[in-house]
Amino acid sequence: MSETQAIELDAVIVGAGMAGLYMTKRLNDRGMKIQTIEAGSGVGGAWYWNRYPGCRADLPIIEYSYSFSDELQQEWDWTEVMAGQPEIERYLNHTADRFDLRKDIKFNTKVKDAIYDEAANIWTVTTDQGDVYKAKYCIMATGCLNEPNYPGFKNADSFKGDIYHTAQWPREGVDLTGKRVAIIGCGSSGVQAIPQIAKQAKELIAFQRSPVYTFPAKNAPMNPDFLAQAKSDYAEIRERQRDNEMGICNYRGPKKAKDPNATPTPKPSKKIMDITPEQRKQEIKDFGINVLTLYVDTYYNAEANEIACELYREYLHEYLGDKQKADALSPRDYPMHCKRPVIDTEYYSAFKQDNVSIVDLRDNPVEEVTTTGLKTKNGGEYEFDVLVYATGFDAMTGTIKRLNIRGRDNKLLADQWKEGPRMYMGLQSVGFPNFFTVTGPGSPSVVSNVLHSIEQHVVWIDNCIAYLMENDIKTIEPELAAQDAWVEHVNKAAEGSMMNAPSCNSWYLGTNVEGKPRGFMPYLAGTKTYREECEEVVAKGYEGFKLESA
Ligand code: N01
Repeated sequence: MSETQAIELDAVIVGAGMAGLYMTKRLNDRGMKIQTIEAGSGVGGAWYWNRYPGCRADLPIIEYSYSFSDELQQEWDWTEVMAGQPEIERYLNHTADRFDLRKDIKFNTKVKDAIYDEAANIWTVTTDQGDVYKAKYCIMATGCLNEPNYPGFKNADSFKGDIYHTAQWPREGVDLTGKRVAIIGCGSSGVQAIPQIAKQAKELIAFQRSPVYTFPAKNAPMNPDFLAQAKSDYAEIRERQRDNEMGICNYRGPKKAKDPNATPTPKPSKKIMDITPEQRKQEIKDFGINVLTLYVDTYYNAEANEIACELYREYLHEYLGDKQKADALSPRDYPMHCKRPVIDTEYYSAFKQDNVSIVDLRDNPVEEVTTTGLKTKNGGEYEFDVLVYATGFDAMTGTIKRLNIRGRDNKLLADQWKEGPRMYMGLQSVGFPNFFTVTGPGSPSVVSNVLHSIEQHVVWIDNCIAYLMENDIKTIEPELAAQDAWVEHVNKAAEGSMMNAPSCNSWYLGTNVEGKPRGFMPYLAGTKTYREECEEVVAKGYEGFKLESA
């Protein structure tokens, strides 16, 4: 394609998921000439690609929804407390239509390169469809969980049956009725998919390397009175979310006036170490197994954490009443709260079904894939018709590192991030002027209500671009010292957390992908703290950023 065919724009946005849609709206409202590029055939990002059976939100949807438009909040009627993927996808389609965003989105198109021309101060973005866009700003709204992770099993391609990945589930769905299905992986995706697949499949074998600590989701049909109340309380709900370090306020409906004669409702203890073994068991009985997530000391005290782990394993053995399955499903050798919390619906009850079995891969990994199934190291041979990878993502950096993104001096971003991502405030990297990432590594992103974090970042980036335009500023990029200090600050914030414990492995740390350097990628100080830090940076004239006047 010749240079003359390039389309000149103010900004290119990559991705039309939750972040890309809102970014598109903000820049559109500013009257900027933009193009949003989306690989899928529809909007939704993670909620477009992850359509495996059972996929749903793990937060109450009242809080995991856009806050930027009260009209949108008022007109959308959620049908479940924790909405499922089809409903969230419908909501995001409605959002795209309501704000007329589709006209700016090019679907079925993948970005290949984003290359900065220093002399012209222009990003040239090219796609697999042959498009060439030239824009002053380039914004990655590619999400944190986008690049599927496939384990590199020996002879992986030899399997003659059907192969699926939960993160690339076919749009038309998959009929697993009467099939022998194998699923590998039991993170959030596997845990949600297993009970649903178990209902259809003739036989389901779950191959698990790291069983998870999972807690029952409190999903239910949405009560219309509760929804009506939430709609009238939205201003307060959003305010309380902003005031919380996770971007979550645990809205429970109207606060009841206190009845002085009412018997006080019992509350679980704050610390597991403060109560006796008998009291711990009693609290599990009274409040359910989820109570283990409420003891604050289990998040930073290894001894407290191990007590909780042991209680969890006991509970699981008691619930399943099947030692082989309970042993295989019991997490051990790593602390509770190390991985992203997993929330389930009927996960363990699925293993009570006769058609569901479990293979513990911890001491017995997959040896190779065969034409009809797979073999494990100890000589186990399994045959099935369908193989489902629920093996997660090359999270947070995978998509960005795969692209040919070149900044000053033609430097490749992937090279700069070889030893781990380096960003200032999770927004920008040194040497990549006017190039922004929504919820990039080094921001709270995935350790918060991610939509809350997305909105905060989109507003920050939009305001920043407005500031640059109003003040005739040519470029913004971080100073190296500020970026180094921020990376250090992010590392410090993760110190002492169970998520960063030496025995912990997770996609937060990058250890789920072979060869990826270990390092805690999100910023753990919390969304409120982070937002205040972002505001302070702006108040101090974009402290830590280099601004170059035109
Ligand atoms: O991915 P994961 P996920 N051999 O990385 C296993 C979000 N999400 O797609 O732990 C055998 O958590 C791996 O084992 P191990 C949410 O943020 C949200 O499930 O590496 N097994 C693990 O069991 C979540 O945290 C929802 O030892 C292998 C599994 O595959 C994030 O997405 C729903 C293996 C991967 O688990 C990722 O979840 C779904 C190998 N070689 C997802 N390689 C909601 O509820 C990997 N595994 C909103």
